Amino acid sequence: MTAIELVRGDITRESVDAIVNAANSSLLGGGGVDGAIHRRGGPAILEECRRLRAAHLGKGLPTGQAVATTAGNLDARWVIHTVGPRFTPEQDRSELLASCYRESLRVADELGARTVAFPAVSAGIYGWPMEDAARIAVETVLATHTAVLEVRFVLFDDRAYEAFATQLR
Ligand code: AR6
Repeated sequence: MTAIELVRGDITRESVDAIVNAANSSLLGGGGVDGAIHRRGGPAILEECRRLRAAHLGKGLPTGQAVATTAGNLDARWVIHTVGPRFTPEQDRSELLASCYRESLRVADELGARTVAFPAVSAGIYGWPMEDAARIAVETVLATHTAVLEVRFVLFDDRAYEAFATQLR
């Protein structure tokens, strides 16, 4: 049974086995939570991302998939990078967002991670409406078979926290 916890705060301050990063396909950094993870985690994360790009991820990490690297100086063993879809009203990309949570948990299982922290993937720069992002995140984690014992959603502000809390009620 996977327990779901909600925390309001900065995901780079969490102590867990794996911290999930809302990355982009390049894996070479960006703003938002991605920028914060690379800043606090230090250069070892980017070095490993560059190695992945030079090896089997030459074209980058496709949307909806996940890959792990070291967590550098973060208080975690791994960072699991996933690429959320950009929100657009013209097309339903919900399945790709659900895939981010499923694939991150699959990678976590491969690693043997028991505690995993997630941000609200796609709900920042990629524009996904927070309430819907929270619904997809919670529903997908609840529906995924995993050996992860604790999924911790780490929400940056009150609005995000409330959106996730509403889904769990
Ligand atoms: N801890 C927890 N949550 C955070 C933190 C933090 N330190 N910083 C931001 N958030 P975003 P996306 C929240 O934009 O929408 C990057 O440039 C933020 O308030 O980080 O998937 C990547 O390289 C929001 O609720 O990710 C991509 O190009 C949530 O995390 C692009 O942004 C996700 O916001 C990905 O956009």
